[in-house]
Amino acid sequence: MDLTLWQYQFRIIMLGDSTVGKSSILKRYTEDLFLECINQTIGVDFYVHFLEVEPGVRVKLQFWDTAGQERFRSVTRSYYRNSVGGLLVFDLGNRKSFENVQQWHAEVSERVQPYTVLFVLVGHKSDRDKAGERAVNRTEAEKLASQLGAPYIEASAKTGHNVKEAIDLLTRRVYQGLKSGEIQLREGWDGVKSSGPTAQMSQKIQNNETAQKNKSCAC
Ligand SMILES: Nc1nc2c(ncn2[C@@H]2O[C@H](COP(=O)(O)OP(=O)(O)OP(=O)(O)O)[C@@H](O)[C@H]2O)c(=O)[nH]1
Ligand SMILES: [Mg+2]
Repeated sequence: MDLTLWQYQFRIIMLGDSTVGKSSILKRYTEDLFLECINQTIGVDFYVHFLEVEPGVRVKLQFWDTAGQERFRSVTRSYYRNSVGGLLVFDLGNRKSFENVQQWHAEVSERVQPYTVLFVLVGHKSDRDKAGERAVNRTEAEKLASQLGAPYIEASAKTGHNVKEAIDLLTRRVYQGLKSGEIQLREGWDGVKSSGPTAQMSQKIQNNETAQKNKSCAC
């Protein structure tokens, strides 16, 4: 099988303060690497990964890894509009980065109108918990996530803990949104692209759903 073939392309944007570990998450996810000394992002970087969301449905994930530093904000803002998924990242050992999550969320949600971005909130650097460096507890992070209508997960690019799970969660959330109609393919919007005619792909999703239902049917 040609591994570059895909049925859908999702554009995912990485959001959060500088040094929370956005680039490290993507490095771990795409190359299974962790660097103690990693260059801070200048403007926006670009990563690609393929994921099978269900048998026969391959998604090309296109990641926009934005710089958290304020001085790049005018560049990074221009990427919000064509995103369908957002990984909102804060550092579990850095309270300020948690307090700023709401601002990141509001800024993106406002700019993406009339389209929709679905989010996952990531409490990152969970390895710091062991070192007694936790500054945000799970209950308050879950509360914020529920206010934002997003699932919450704790992860570490350093150990690899939950990195794949966080991105899988976001991808599946977008895919479910596409199935339910919450997300729609639109002319002139690059958040989601389909490699085939829209109607044909919708049919494929429906066929897959029917096949799955039939599989789980007890009768
Ligand atoms: N302990 C720990 N350190 C991490 C983890 N992930 C990243 N780091 C460190 O955090 C620092 C910043 O990581 P980056 O990935 O560059 O952060 P960023 O969010 O991309 O920062 P900007 O590009 O400036 O927005 C680096 O020194 C990383 O080694 C982690 O899971 N645990
Ligand atoms: Mg970075």
